[in-house]
Amino acid sequence: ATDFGIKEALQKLGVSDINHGTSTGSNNFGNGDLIESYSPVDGQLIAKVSTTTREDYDKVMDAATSAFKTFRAMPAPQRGEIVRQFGNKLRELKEPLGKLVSYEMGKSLQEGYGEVQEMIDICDFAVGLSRQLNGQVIPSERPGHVMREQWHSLGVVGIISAFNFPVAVWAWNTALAWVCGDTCVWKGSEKAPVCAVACQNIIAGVLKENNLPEGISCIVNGDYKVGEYITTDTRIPLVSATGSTRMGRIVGKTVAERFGKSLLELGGNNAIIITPTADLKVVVPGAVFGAVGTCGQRCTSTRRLIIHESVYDKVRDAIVGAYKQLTIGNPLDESNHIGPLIDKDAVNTYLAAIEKAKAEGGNVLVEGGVLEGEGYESGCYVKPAIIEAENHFEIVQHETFAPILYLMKYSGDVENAIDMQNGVAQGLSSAIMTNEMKEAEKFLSFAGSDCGIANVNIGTSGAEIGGAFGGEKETGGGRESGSDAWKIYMRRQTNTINYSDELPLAQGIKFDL
Ligand code: UN1
Repeated sequence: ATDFGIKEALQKLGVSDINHGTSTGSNNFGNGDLIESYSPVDGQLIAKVSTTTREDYDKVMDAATSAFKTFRAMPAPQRGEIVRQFGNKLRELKEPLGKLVSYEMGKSLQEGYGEVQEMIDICDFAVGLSRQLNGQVIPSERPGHVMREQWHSLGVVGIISAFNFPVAVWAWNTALAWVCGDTCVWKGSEKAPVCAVACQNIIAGVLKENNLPEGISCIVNGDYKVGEYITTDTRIPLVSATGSTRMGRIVGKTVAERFGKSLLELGGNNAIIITPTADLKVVVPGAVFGAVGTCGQRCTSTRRLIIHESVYDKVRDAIVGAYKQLTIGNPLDESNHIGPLIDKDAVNTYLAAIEKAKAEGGNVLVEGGVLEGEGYESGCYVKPAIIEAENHFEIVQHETFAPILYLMKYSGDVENAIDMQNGVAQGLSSAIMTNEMKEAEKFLSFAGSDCGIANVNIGTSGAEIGGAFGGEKETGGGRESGSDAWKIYMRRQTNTINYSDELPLAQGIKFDL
């Protein structure tokens, strides 16, 4: 098979055959079993990464805790300078890192580069933010008094991320956490451990060049048990977790039990409403990229199209037509639109979902199935499917991390479509395609979409980093990335200062001695 420059990419990223999946200070190690990472692209072994034992973990926490003391004392703009340097390293290494993401996770090379671009963008955002961690000055009701609000560094932030964005989600969290003065312990996905090693190598280099402790950025590696070390650890005031609703329910509960904060980024069940005035030139690429991009493994992937009955046939035919042009194959080959699913378990889940949809009465418009033969040896390549379904089907109510798109009809007003769009347990991303101003504004109003993300005339996936990213209901309620999402990485302190010679009490209370 053609190498597509993978060996060279791994070399540039400092990845060897066997890698340390644990980091502390200047000393990287990991005494647990080795995880072998196989590429879903060609089934080949990429590298081995050691897992983190409990003893390893405690050493990491010592390093992260002591680094916090140094880091929080550094002026925020100087911390921003570290993030600026990290962003520049990412610019230099965009090609090899993007390739590794594509090879280990299976997303198209374009999307692999896009993911690294998101990292660069959030670094730029964080650098600016490092001079804007502003509190407020609040008028006091008492003479000779002033009130102030300050934002202080929080501590060690635990980050648990998923396989589908194996590098960007970490960066959304760390870039902000670092300018806020926090140190980070990251458990990446055990399905993409090499990506985490590559990221750690990059930041470790930057920290070393600046004579800063590596404890500012730590990785740990392993399954849910290593995640449990983080969620139960009272030394970690904030846990940011991205993944399934099932995982988030456990993480949220465990962290809340010890009064920690959690930032949860969980499942989506994202829909596009297609109204009678929708422009097909926008609808078709928006819906198709949303449904099949990253092989349907984004939390923002389009799962449902809610189409007005008057344009249903036209839209259905256009989408089905577009699916005929999709090419499935090695994602490093830029002529392919779609790469593989992450692993064979994902393939089985995909197949089971199609069967379930059929059993519930779904009508298959574009057949799914697993691809076989040359180029598909890994067994992870599947055909994107389209199924006409009803919103109440059990399978439609669930998020299946695969390229399965459900089509459904609405009649009458846009309110009916909004009811269907909101009629699921998840609340991440949503979109409406319309040229009617009133419909668009209704969709964006309090009575419209109940999701954290609501778009007009673009699809559900591919959010920019400048906005706060996250969703409601079973999506977990967290917001990360842009806007004022940084505030969760800091602790707020309210100060009242008396510069008078008297001590008047608030609320006019008299207390004469
Ligand atoms: C995810 O799938 O976990 O909006 C994140 C998007 C990307 C991020 C997705 N910027 O699709």
